[in-house]
Amino acid sequence: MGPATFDIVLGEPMKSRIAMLAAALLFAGSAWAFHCPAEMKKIDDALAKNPQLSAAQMDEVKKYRAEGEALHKAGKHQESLDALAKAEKILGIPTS
Ligand SMILES: [Cu+2]
Repeated sequence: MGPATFDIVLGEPMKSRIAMLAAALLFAGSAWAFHCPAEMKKIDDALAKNPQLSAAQMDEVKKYRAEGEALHKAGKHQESLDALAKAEKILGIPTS
């Protein structure tokens, strides 16, 4: 049992763990990336139904909607979702 065998015994599972972790992170990243547009669509759909909002609430919704889109494009998906959630709260959309 030389150093090469040792590497196969201990090295490979570690390598596949790292590969799995990388895949999981990548998946999580793209899951966030697809989540924001889904939330934006919910907001747009709600806005299309002429929601009963005051002018001030409407301004807030549009502000957070724009903020969410900008943050999403900047790759800041969690911040984007936070901003979009504020708009959804005003619109009375159940947040997931
Ligand atoms: Cu995003």
